[in-house]
Amino acid sequence: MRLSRYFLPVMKETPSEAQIVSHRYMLRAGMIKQNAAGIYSWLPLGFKVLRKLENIVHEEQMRAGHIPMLMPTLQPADLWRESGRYDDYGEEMLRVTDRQGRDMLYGPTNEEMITDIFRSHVGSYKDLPLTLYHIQWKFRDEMRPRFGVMRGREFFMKDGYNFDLTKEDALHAYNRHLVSYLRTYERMGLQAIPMRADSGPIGGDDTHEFLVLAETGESEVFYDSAVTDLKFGTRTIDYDNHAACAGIMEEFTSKYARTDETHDEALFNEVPEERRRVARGIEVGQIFYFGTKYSEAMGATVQGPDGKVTPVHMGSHGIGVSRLLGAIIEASHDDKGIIWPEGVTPFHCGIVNLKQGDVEADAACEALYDSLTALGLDPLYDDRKERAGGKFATMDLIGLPWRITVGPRGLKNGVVELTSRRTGESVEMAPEQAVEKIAQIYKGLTVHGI
Ligand code: P5A
Repeated sequence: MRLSRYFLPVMKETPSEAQIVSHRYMLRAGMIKQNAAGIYSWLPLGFKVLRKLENIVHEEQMRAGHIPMLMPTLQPADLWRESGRYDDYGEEMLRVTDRQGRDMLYGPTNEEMITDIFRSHVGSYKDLPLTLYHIQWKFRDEMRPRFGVMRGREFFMKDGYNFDLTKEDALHAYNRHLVSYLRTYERMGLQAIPMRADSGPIGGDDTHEFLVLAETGESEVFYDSAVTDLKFGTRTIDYDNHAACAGIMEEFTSKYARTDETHDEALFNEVPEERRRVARGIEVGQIFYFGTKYSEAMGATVQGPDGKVTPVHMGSHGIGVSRLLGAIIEASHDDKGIIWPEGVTPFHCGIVNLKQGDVEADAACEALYDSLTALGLDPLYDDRKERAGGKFATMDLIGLPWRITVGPRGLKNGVVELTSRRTGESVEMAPEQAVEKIAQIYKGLTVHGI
């Protein structure tokens, strides 16, 4: 993309309404625009990152054997009357009436709708196990929408639902989700720690939240610092293997890590004092096993191998896709702007032309742009007639991890400069070498977005 033809409405001033750094940078980098409290338009740069995160979530869900689909945002109230949640959900549910006078709602989650789909089409254990998911907009009329996309009213969520014959199979689905989530967050450059939590209006006994540690997080968390040493890393796993998934679950959840809702001071005190941590975290996902709560209320049953008809065991599993943008920025920024991890960056690198209009500099930039694009990479070329300082400030603010700087002086010696946004380190090299280096960095990482 050439910046002169893009829509990147960056702001110099710090917007006064933004209290936390991710919200400030998302506004300043022209990623989002607030349309109403907790409701945002995703401007091109924000949309690009949102799509990348969505793609990573899809890849990891499908890798785990979960099946993508799409349900609507508007739901009939009657489904929620069947589960009893229409009244229970309270003020957070946005209720609307259509022209026929029928009660509808903007879905805050989809347990009822997916259970209805399941009961319409599945009747035998032979169709199990089954996990369906979608990535769709949700609406929760939060009392205090704040911090930009972190606590929105309209937000983008991946929500998956497992259907199993037995509790044991459903607990395997729970473990499988935990493993797939660990992989997902690590690919986004994040450490998200599973913590025992409270199930709230979704229900059930078994639930873990995934928390990214950050001072600006809304949840208070208590944990054994040893959990921060755990990494899923590059290991491979057979998602059908119950013992393997249970092993990972055990590894990542046996140390003390809880949110304030389930915190137990006595248990916490058993952690060696030097490893006890009290901090804050951003909840970027949650998994639930709730047994037959919805299947029983809504008649979602299957015939087992013994001919007996029983309600299916279910769980639901969510990732806050739009919230993740905020969480990633909270975890990765400096005083100049965002620093995107390579796995989610909106453009793979920036190209800064120090002297737009100089025949050689323009030609070198065009050549770099073409070579990178031909390799399937997505550079952002700042081809505007602007001062170098302004161009650098924009690149630093929007946070592309790599920048190639091209100027007449360097070109005389046959070199351009490759700069890391994270370390600020610059190295001079031939343009072809810079292309080679960028291609190397993104090898195996490139997720195609918009
Ligand atoms: C699990 C999937 C559920 O709704 N039903 C379907 C279950 N869980 S949850 O924990 O309530 O939400 C899942 C994730 O969505 C994000 N989230 C939000 N993001 C932005 N703004 C909000 N107001 C908001 N509310 C929830 C969180 O990341 C949460 O973990």
